[in-house]
Amino acid sequence: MFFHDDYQVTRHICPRNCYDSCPMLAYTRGGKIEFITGDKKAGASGRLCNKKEEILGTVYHPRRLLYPQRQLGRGSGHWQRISWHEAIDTIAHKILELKEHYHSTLPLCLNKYSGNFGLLHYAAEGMFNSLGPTTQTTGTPCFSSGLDAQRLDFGANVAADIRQMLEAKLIILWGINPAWTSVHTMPIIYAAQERGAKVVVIDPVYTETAHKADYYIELRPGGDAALAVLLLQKLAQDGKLTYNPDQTTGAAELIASARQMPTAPLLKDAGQTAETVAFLADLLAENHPTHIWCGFGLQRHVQSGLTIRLIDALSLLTGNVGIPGGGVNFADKGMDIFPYRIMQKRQDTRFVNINYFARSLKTLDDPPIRFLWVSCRDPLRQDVGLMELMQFWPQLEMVVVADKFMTHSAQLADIVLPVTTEFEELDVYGSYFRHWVGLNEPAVPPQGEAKSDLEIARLLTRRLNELAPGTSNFPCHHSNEEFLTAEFTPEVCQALHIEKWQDLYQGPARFRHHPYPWQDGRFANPDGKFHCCTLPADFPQLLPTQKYPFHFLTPHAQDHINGQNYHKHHIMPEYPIVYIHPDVGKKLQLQDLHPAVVWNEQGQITVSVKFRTDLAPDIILSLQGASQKGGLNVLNSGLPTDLGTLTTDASGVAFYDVFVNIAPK
Ligand SMILES: Nc1nc2c(c(=O)[nH]1)N[C@H]1C(S)=C(S)[C@@H](COP(=O)(O)OP(=O)(O)OC[C@H]3O[C@@H](n4cnc5c(=O)[nH]c(N)nc54)[C@H](O)[C@@H]3O)O[C@H]1N2
Ligand SMILES: Nc1nc2c(c(=O)[nH]1)N[C@H]1C(S)=C(S)[C@@H](COP(=O)(O)OP(=O)(O)OC[C@H]3O[C@@H](n4cnc5c(=O)[nH]c(N)nc54)[C@H](O)[C@@H]3O)O[C@H]1N2
Ligand SMILES: [Mo]
Repeated sequence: MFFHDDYQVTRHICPRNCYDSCPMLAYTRGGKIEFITGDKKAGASGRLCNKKEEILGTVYHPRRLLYPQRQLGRGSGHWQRISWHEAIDTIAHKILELKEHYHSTLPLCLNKYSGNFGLLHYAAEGMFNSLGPTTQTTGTPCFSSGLDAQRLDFGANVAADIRQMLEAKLIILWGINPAWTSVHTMPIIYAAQERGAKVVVIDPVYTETAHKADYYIELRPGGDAALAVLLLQKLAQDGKLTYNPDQTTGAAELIASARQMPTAPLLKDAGQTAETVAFLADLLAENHPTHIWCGFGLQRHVQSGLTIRLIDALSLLTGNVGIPGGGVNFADKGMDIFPYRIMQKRQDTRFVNINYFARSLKTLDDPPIRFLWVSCRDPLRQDVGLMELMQFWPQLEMVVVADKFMTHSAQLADIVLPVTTEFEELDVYGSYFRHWVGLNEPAVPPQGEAKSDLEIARLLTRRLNELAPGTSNFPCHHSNEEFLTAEFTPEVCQALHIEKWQDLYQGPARFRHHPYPWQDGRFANPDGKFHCCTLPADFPQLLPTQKYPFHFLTPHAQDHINGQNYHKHHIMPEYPIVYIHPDVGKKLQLQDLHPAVVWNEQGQITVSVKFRTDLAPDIILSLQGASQKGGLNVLNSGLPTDLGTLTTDASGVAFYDVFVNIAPK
């Protein structure tokens, strides 16, 4: 904290599960935060994105949850304000009752994910683990198969500093829309363009990022593996692939099997002409270094692990790995340096894949799940298998949701608990893409009766132990500062080049100190080599059918993060907007801005149609989390991705391998 004029200025990191994880400064006067700005530390631009208003707006939002409530009749909408004591006491009694009835703590289930990844927020897991073996979610909807792909190839998940793009001659943005989802990377991309770099966007949708690029490759959804093989074929034919056998395994075999694949079906799968492939291959061959950024959108398809492995190989075989400005950026697991002691991890937790939550709840019966605690998450809006989840819901004897707003899941909870924002609590945040770790210090006291997830864990622990001594061993007597001290082991401090976590009061610290990985040609695999993938004879590309002729893509929206958008509800359409090409729409008698029904074998949803001339005829596009009612995932059966279990213990989910039909309502 420091002072500027008559403002108290505090440091924060935006905790919204965004690539950028921006450092922020909050300016407080007279006990109220008046404005926030970006902080120029941590290589950031000093600006914030267009979500800035709602980031601060959350704190003082009229619809923010400010005290615990109980719902009289689940889904009745009849909420009653209760005290924290009553809320925690009711929850504690239920936990003890279930424990006694089932002689087990496994019926207690925690579902936590994207709302806040702060270190101290893992207190929710810590509190659950302190009770005994419980059921918890594992895996991630964001990036599992890509993580596995890079782990298998390079041996670890390390991203280059984004400023490395300034050194690149060619930048390929492959299945990523940073103009929306990583806004603060765009100025670096523009600066690279000014220095002469060419930018290529590969995406089935003509995105805002594509609009800023030099070349746009309109790809068939899921056609990326085919495109990567086509590029390998062409570059091999032209004699443009090289590798060092001392640093690589499987390269000769991969090149040989790529060359053997028949070209025509690959072109069809990728939706490309031979000319486009040749053009892109020439760009790759002629421009060193080439920087490829693979987005998470690219790996929301069934064969996405293979796809990213092929792209990794393409980068290596064109000599772009381990050089300034080159390589394939995807994600960085640098935050794994922390021990996460606060979680009190145990061996006997019953984990269920977060992507198959509904399905798992249904199948677990020994003992069944009867109590659900939802934190940093809105499964009834964001999950696949929504219908299955709704069907299972009545079997839950108690649902507790800790959130800032009355989310879809909260509306069907028994008790909601109000949580603090990043301006009201102490915590430490890192990034899954950038190299920085920073501090959130409280700027103002908690609004209303809101409490942090850690404070809630403390309250519940105390009450449980009052009612039944020894129920929980969560160290609730530790202060927030003591919990942080336990995370910053000597190894962590050394990695961050700091002495103690309190040094972060001066600004964020880096967990990587070299701007790009693999510069010495040694990889993190046990044999020190890069591992090229094996190419299967065929890959299972999923295509629209006569019955469901549209690929349903539901990527991330510009002006909010996932379901963290309740501040926007008043200006959001009631039903999801689906974009479709006007020629196709008119053929189906759809009208612009009119209601329609979208359906497949999973279910159906009401939508509002919007014509968009730049869309492929077989794509329907809708942005996730961009309507009040939501429900996009009603249509999603949740096909698993090919990889994910190695790094995240659970496969990813093919959010974008969904096929639908549409008709006027
Ligand atoms: N503004 C904003 N920023 C966000 C988020 C948000 O909701 N809003 N969410 C955050 C989170 S949780 C995440 S996981 C990230 C996700 O951010 P991104 O990595 O950008 O991922 P997506 O938005 O899922 O998809 C990116 C692009 O992939 C394209 N795509 C879809 N299928 C394919 C395909 O088969 N091949 C190719 N080449 N492209 C394809 C989509 O059309 C889309 O333009 O963003 C984070 N940042
Ligand atoms: N169709 C479709 N569905 C998708 C995706 C897609 O691309 N298409 N993307 C998927 C992806 S990548 C993701 S990450 C998920 C995201 O979906 P979820 O995991 O549900 O996460 P969010 O919507 O980011 O945030 C959930 C809630 O956390 C709350 N929250 C914020 N801070 C805190 C806090 O400190 N404590 C507590 N207790 N709560 C807090 C927010 O208010 C919000 O309501 O959605 C997935 N669903
Ligand atoms: Mo995500």
